[in-house]
Amino acid sequence: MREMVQIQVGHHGNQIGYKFWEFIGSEHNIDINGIPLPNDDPFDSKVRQERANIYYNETKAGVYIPRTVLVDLDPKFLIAGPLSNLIPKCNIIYGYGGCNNNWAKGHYTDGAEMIDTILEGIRREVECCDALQGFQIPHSLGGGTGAGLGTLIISKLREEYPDRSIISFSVTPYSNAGDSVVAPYNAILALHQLMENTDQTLLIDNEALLKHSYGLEKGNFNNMNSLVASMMSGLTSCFRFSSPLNLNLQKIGVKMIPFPRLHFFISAVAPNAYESKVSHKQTSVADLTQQMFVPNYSLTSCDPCKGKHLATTTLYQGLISIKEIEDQLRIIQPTVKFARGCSENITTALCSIPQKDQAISSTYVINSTAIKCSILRLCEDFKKLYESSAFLHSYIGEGMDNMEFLEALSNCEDLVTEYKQYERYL
Ligand SMILES: Nc1nc2c(ncn2[C@@H]2O[C@H](COP(=O)(O)OP(=O)(O)OP(=O)(O)O)[C@@H](O)[C@H]2O)c(=O)[nH]1
Ligand SMILES: [Mg+2]
Repeated sequence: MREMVQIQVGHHGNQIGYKFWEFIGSEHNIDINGIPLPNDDPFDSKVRQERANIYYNETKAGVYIPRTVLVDLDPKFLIAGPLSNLIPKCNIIYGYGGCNNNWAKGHYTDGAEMIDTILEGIRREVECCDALQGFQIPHSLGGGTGAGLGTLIISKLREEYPDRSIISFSVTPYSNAGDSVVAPYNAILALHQLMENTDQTLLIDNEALLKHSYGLEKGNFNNMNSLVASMMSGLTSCFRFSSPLNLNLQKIGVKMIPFPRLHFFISAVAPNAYESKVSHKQTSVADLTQQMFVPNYSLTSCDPCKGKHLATTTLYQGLISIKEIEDQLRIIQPTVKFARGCSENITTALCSIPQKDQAISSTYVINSTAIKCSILRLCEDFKKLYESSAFLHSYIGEGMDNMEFLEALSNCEDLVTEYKQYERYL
């Protein structure tokens, strides 16, 4: 088995993480207590459970335990969280209070005090794996724990497991979603780390999530988190089930990343949850394919049409024929702006098991130079704060200095420049 370990960090990271288990539990036919649900169809049952061990540890009694370590400095939501009675207690690691939106507290002081316990918890899980594929880390970049401690964990994983994949699902802040005023500091300091230490980062933002969950009770975090979890489950479906069009994280990395620093992806899921709620029309493969390629479905609020595609992976779920997908992709392909040398770089995966609450669905991951717009926006917000030295003292008080802020900003600005360069020359 090519096992994965999920490390959920901070409040938001844990909320998305819980949803992810709910989504994949429904696909593997495992209930919230880890018990396989009855299934009259032996073939379907085999397909669903065959590879469940990629994400679950199966006990002798046949209970499937999510392979996850939950981390938050704030114990409030972890102790009574939905997995607290299922996973081993030693995998629930918390401190005595949050980081108060301070990246430095998570990365250098309060969070750093917990790092040995966290790595021990992760090591225990890794030792039980046959052939570890990698780690996935859902977290938010706007607070102190997910961003600060999250990136500390990622940097330690990089050191200890240099040849395993590290993929992060990183949600960037948006002030209208209630993000704190210092969120741009935390996001840029975190991005600086992600650039060096992850293999792939799915950059999602609360602005896009808020837009897509509009109509499904605006600003309801539950709906926003479901969107992220459906993307995570769609992306991982390509190796959680065996199918004629299989992928794994390494293969996705090889196909999607022409230059190592350019590993920040835009993603989208179709059908749109709101539209499918109000319309009773059955979704077709043509709908899915068209929806994936238009900007209003992206979970990152930048328009992929404003850049060039370096690579694309489309993952379909449900009873769909490969031919139907190929036909639809052939229609859409000429409308997509690929960088020179990367033309027609579309990789496709198909999994016959449908996603939770959908008959057919698709997930779309693009490496597009358009991501520069999101990173640039964070840089601009950072500069506005930094120019007046606002709130710097709380970071300096935790031992940081100005140089680290400037280095992080300059690294992120360099990344924007690199995206622009490749856009021009490729
Ligand atoms: N989409 C979404 N955003 C959330 C959720 N919870 C928090 N956020 C946003 O993410 C930002 C970071 O918050 P948290 O995840 O609570 O922060 P943390 O990582 O726990 O860090 P500290 O609380 O500062 O220690 C917040 O400003 C919120 O806007 C959630 O469940 N869903
Ligand atoms: Mg918190």
